[in-house]
Amino acid sequence: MSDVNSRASGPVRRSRDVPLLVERARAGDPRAVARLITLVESGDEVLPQVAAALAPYAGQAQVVGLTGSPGVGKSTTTNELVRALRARGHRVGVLAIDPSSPFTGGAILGDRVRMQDHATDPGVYIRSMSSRGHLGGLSAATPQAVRVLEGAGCDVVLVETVGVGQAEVEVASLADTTLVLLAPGMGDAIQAVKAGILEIADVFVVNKADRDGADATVRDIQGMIALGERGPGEWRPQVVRAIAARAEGIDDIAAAIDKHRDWLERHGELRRRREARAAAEIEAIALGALRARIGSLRDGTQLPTLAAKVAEGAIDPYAAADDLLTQLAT
Ligand SMILES: Nc1nc2c(ncn2[C@@H]2O[C@H](COP(=O)(O)OP(=O)(O)OP(=O)(O)O)[C@@H](O)[C@H]2O)c(=O)[nH]1
Ligand SMILES: [Mg+2]
Repeated sequence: MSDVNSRASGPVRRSRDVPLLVERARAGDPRAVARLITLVESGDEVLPQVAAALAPYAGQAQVVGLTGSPGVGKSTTTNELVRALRARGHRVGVLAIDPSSPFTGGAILGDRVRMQDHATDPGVYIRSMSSRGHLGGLSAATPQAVRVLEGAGCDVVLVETVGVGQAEVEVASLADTTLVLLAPGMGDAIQAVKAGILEIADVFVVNKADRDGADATVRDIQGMIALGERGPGEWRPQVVRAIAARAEGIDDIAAAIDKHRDWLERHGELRRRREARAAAEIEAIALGALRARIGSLRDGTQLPTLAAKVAEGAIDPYAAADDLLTQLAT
């Protein structure tokens, strides 16, 4: 996606002219894409406009989530998957989500280094994002960022999240296909069950298969899959071995993603997942808005007035909360 022309090339970096930014992102201007993601990430007040402008492009990209413990090889695998997808002629977007970092607007150093291979490829957008300050948190920001990449013509969007907590599990579950990476000897298989990751994994990748214990890890995870109850026609998670650092097993991962994609389409599951994703998104946005309004009530006179009444015993706190909710709705 090469630069189109130089119109407003400087101001694009700071622009809040949503129609212009979307037009330029559609034309493949990476600065416009970066700017739109920054607006999304920071929860800018033009965000609803961005969402409205991007709505027509929803659902055009295949979204693949990669999650797993820190250091398991997500970025290395992503880097190799990008290479494989590019070889097929796909345009690829990569979002590396850092749920904790206050860092915004650029690339996490490690990811930048490991995905360096694609830095000059105009068919690849790589972007790290943090969710700090975003009203709806990660679950609201990530789908919007995916939409920016869809709008920019990406056929596939890879979303890397560190799988350590519920928020990351939620984000991973926003993908069409979720890859859970494990490594030998990290007790990962057991951790995966604890973290609820087993339920969200469509494909398990046992990475670092060059290390001792890979066979045991594959066995553990297959054992756990076998224990899971599955109806007829239900997807059975695939287990793939890889040595991402040597680009081994990448074709197998890509094949497993393809297979899952076929299954999704054949069973109407793609639509169901995307509707579930939209529902989560709406909920996150609505809750964020609600929280903001409650915050403004706290700063205004309504909440203090109610609090005074509750404190002096004039009304009970449930009645006061009802009153507050009524005020929120108006
Ligand atoms: N031995 C071995 N090392 C690997 C393999 N894949 C990745 N690594 C190494 O593992 C380290 C971490 O890899 P990353 O790809 O950054 O892992 P990550 O999961 O993205 O890490 P975070 O984003 O920090 O959670 C790097 O030093 C890689 O070179 C592999 O298959 N075998
Ligand atoms: Mg990484």
